[in-house]
Amino acid sequence: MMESQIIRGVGRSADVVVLGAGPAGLVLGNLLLAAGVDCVILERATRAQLTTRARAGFLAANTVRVLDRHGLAEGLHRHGKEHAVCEFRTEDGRFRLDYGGLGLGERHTVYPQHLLVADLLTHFEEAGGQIRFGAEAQAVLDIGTSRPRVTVREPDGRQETWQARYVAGCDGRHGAARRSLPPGSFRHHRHDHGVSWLGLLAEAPPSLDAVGYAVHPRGFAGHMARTPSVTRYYLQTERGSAAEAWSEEQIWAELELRMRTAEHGPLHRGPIVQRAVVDLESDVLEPLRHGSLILAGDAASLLSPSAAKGANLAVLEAELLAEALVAELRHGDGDGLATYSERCLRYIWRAQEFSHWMVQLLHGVPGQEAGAPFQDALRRSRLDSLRTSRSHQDWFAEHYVGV
Ligand code: RFL
Repeated sequence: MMESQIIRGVGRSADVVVLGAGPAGLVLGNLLLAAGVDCVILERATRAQLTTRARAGFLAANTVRVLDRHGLAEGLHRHGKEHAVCEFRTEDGRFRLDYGGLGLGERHTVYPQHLLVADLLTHFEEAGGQIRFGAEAQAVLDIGTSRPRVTVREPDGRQETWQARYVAGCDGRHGAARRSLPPGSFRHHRHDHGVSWLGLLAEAPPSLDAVGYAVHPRGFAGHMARTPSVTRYYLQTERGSAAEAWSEEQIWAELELRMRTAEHGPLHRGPIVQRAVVDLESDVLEPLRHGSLILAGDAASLLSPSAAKGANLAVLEAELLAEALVAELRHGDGDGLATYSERCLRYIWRAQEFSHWMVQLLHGVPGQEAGAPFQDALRRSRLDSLRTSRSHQDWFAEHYVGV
């Protein structure tokens, strides 16, 4: 405690400097604050950008349990919707899995990520938490010591330095935490799935009461409810193609074709209010702790959006990291920090494995590539097994909802 009091005296300092106010940084910040740990969150974006950035929507049962445990789930219980059915549409017909009645019997809660982020931010600020918007971390220095520093560009362009005892790198894949790791001190496992999706947000009610996965010779199409008036769609697209290459009419026509609406019923059309091309890539940085700099969320591991795991892992890791930091800073018990990386990596690799399996389940391989017919036959067989085998369905349900 002596040390932290000394640091507190020098102005720009906190026991824990958290980089990034996404789900990882905000859950961590809330839990540290509740435990009486001195912390600050530095966030590059403005408040408005942060609370309107539409991304994830499917929260795992474990994520809800974590948020419940810490009194952070009021908004999602009030406005979120439970979800437990997915539907596959393929060249061999259509089938539905009521995954809420399979596996461990768990369900998703559909609650848009930006609303969750807004709730977490409100909670943090109302509890007296300190957050600085428009503050972009440039580098984390001295991570091999107990006095790491973060250089920051403030909204007015000034350079500022924050001193800490620990820095939590929750600033995503392109943040300063990753850039600050000494070369050679970590393994960077990377995988490019070779597939790209055009991610779309439509101001239109959901068209199905299920998550829709359509596998079509022209490519994958996906349907995911967000709110009663907003739906996310995905269209597999050529690598390198621009999001603007498609007109709205082309988008709806392609979605209807791939989702086989002539057989299975129409889609509710509406204006496309957001679009972005996402290359399906995955990576893991190992280990997650480097002295006094510790990674969580997308900064630690990027997951392809095929199985909607990223935000859920971010929340899980944030809780583990908060417990470890509280034990160390309040009680001098460093065991949690010592094992943090190893414990997280077990969850990360399981999520990576399932996300990778989903990519293979949902994408045909272009016919002209060598070996493609073989791969395509495997994909059809995988879907057939999922349609007919109860034990395969139980396995799917457990991993689909779980983290
Ligand atoms: P975030 O949410 O990216 O937050 C990082 C924050 O750090 C800030 N930042 C910096 N701040 C200060 N200094 C710097 N140098 C900084 N650099 C960056 C950023 O402004 C930002 O606010 O990371 P976090 O907290 O680790 O959370 C990860 C999740 O956001 C991510 O994994 C999910 O959105 C992934 N994902 C999904 N996950 C799910 O669990 N379920 C889903 O249904 C789901 N759907 C999706 C998704 C991701 C998508 N995209 C973006 C590819 C759908 C899509 C389209």
